[in-house]
Amino acid sequence: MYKNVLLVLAPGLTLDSISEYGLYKNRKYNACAFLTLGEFMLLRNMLCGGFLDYLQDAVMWFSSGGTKSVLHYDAVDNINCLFEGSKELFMVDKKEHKHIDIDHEGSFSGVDVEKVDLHKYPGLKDVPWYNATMEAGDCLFIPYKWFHHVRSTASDRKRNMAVNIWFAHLYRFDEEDCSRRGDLPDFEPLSKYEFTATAEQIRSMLLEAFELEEKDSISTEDLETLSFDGAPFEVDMGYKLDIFETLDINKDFVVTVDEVYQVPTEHLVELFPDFAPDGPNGDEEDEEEPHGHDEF
Ligand SMILES: [Ca+2]
Repeated sequence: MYKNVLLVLAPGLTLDSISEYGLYKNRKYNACAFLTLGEFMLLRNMLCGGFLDYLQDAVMWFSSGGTKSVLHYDAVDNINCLFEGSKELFMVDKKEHKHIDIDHEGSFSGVDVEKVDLHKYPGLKDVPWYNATMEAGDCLFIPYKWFHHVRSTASDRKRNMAVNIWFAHLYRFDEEDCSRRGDLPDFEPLSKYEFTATAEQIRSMLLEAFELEEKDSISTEDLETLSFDGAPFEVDMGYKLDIFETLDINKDFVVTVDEVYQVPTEHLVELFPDFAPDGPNGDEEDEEEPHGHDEF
């Protein structure tokens, strides 16, 4: 067993980041991921309400323990299920963002999580935080944009293994979808579903940019101050107007939450053709610090 090596299995990724350990060389491992998806289950709470259209990625994390992540957030919701070993999480509500200095690209903080420099990161002194300890058999929901840092410990069998699912943030739970589907099984294999949430993540970004969580509609006057965090390019005023026009389906110069939901996914992708799904931010290993941030 390799000490403290984290093996990450996910559809479409390569193993470049751990090739230095001599485990694999630039190998794609889709076949392995397909096996994985057939063997792992989507829990009942995700089987209706809209989540099935929002699935973005499923990842298996496998190590011999002793791994830790940086303090970071993901722009997607996350359910992590632990099969072996234990995990300890430090989590901070997204509304406390003023306390957390995200000073690295990829939504993570450069703070040394084991030796916190309170001169450099003074906000961490006062930030309210939650602690969660996961044991094998536990699943934990990590809300999108919540800051978190994870450390993993091996079981007696010297293993730590977890699978997580990222899905775009669902602003509205579709109760009718649940009524339509009727009785649901306790779980379904992940291989049954497609991970195609890119367009839904664009929708999620737009809802957030328009602050439609707090209000029902926006007008063109509101556009000036909006910023599009997560957009693959700088969104200038001209492009904001283009976006507005696409979303204003009934052309009454107001964009409502309903309209953002009605816009077909292909139009969303046309607006942001280079939009890359927000994956394991701060989770991939960094060459400078190979054991630094290697978890979700
Ligand atoms: Ca409208």
